[in-house]
Amino acid sequence: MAGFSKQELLDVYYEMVLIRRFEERSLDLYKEKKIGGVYLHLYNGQEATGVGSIRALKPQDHVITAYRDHGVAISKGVDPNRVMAEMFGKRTGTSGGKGGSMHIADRTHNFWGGYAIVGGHLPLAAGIALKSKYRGEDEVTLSFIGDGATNNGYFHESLNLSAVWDLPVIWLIENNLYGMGTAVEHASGQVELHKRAESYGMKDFGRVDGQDVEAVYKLCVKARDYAVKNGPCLIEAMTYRYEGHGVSDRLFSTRTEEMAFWETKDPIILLKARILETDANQAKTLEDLESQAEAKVEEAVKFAEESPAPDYNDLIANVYA
Ligand SMILES: Cc1ncc(C[n+]2csc(CCOP(=O)(O)OP(=O)(O)O)c2C)c(N)n1
Ligand SMILES: [Mg+2]
Repeated sequence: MAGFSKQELLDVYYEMVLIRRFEERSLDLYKEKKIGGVYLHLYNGQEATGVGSIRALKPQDHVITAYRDHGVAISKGVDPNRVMAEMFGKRTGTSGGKGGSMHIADRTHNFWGGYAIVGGHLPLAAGIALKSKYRGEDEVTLSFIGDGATNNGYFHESLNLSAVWDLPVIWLIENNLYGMGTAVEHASGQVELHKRAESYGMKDFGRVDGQDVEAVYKLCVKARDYAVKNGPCLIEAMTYRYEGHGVSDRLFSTRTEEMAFWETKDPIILLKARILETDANQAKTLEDLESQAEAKVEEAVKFAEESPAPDYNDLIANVYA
């Protein structure tokens, strides 16, 4: 199948740089205590998996993920200003400032969050897909899954039920080699996580290089087409995060050799090299896109800083108990 056009390659480059800069800036803001909370889970390194897979979707399709959600939200079209404002705990944030980093959600973009309980969003993904199937709509749900989440009960129940009911879900495992500090081989008997598909009787689309945005895109186009016609399928994207599990993960910085290897597979650098290989004249365009991404992030920070905090009425709004 066809890959990205010349323009799409530039659009994808911009989006991945925007996410990387957004995350780098968020880390600084966390250290400055402008972003609160115990955790901040960054997406640096995993951009190609999020951007490539979401590009393969149609606007009416649904996306849901865990707590490593900023980049996924931005890729699904959620306004970076509102994502940043949410992390600042401001009223203009996607959840009115009440959710924070792990709970970005925006129904207007069919982006359903943002969940802190490992695997807790997987039954919700199945539920969204059940709605699409029940109403006969041309929609799929793309559910991101951490490698660590493949070992809890939600994973089993959700994947099994999706297969029993032929639900239109793409289950996309982001295998970044670790669940917090635990390596996949210490947590999973079967380390090729995509092979779990077999036990649920669902289509196994295998492993994909999660650092290659075009490879992820192409496979997910096939997966979307399959899921909408036939039911669920499973993909395992091999990727890596360039930061610790969360901001307070100190162990991570000891993995210097592994990091050096994965830095040679930086999805942004790889895409840049690819673009320049086919057209060296694009160097200036790429630089401009990088500046635009930085400006967009600064705009988001300014928006968040200048936004009002929630007041008492916001505090008691949407509370059902
Ligand atoms: C049910 C549950 N158990 C444990 C935790 C603590 N916890 C938070 S993140 C995490 C690791 C998950 O790793 P993975 O699914 O691979 O996602 P990644 O952080 O690598 O994106 C754990 C065990 C939790 N939030 N929820
Ligand atoms: Mg993981």
